[in-house]
Amino acid sequence: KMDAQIANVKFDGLFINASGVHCQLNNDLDELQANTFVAGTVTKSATLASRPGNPRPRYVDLAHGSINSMGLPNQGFDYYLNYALTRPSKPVILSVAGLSVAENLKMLTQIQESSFDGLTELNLSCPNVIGKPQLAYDFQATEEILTAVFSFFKKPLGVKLPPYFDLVHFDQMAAILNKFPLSHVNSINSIGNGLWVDPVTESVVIKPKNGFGGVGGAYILPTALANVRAFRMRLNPAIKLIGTGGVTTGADVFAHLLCGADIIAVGTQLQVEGPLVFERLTNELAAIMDEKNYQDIAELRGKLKTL
Ligand code: ORO
Repeated sequence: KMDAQIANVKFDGLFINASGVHCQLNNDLDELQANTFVAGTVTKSATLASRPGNPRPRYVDLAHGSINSMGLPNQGFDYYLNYALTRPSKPVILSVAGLSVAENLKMLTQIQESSFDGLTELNLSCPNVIGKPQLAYDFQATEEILTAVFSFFKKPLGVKLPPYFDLVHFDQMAAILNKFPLSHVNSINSIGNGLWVDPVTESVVIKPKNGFGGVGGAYILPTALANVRAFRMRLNPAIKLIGTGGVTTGADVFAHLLCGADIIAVGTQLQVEGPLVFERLTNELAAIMDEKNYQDIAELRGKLKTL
């Protein structure tokens, strides 16, 4: 049995896309919605106005993952709100990434005033908009925006976080998040501002920001697992966790679940393999569970052992 619940939203299955991959256009979202092995879909992080994003090349597959500096190309907030209101049969997580606090509050006000009753996710961790730092690395700014948001926003709301690398930061961020009635935390966004070098051309591989971009895929699995585990150990039990980062096999999914992930998002590997990835991961996870005699992921979720 593989299912989960975040706030009032039930997921019949375990897998969603990671925001940014296969989710910018209605057709892409519809294709995921129609996939038996997909439990829900996240929309591309929206800004109020549509954006073309950064100049290309801006996404490159690497030996063990990817590097991207998309720069939030998206169809604009109304497009995704409309999608969420009219199209889907499975849960939709509406991701918003305003270019300012005011823009975030504006989009969240529209969601509050709409009939949307799903999950909203505030992306506080986009690494790729030039001149815009990743907000969730500023702890005070994070507390301020959540205070402003929860003064009026009464629907289920989660946050997409960047990776943290210091135990003190996990303590500090969890203490802030625990002050708010968050539906979930989604960890992690890409590891921001990595750099890839092609020795043949002696060059960077993406154009924006002189080659600096968010790293995804297998490279980031240990960091993703650490963030899921660290937050599961610190957050109120009512705050659920979406485990994102570095999943390429059923064993990686199993590891995320042991660390405490409620559902699992797949980004780079979805880009590599296409939507068939979800059937493969489901089968690989089912084989591991069979071999270990687990009937239900609830039996293993968060049950990571220490030595
Ligand atoms: N890329 C990421 O890796 N994460 C985000 O949140 C957004 C982008 C992008 O649009 O560049």
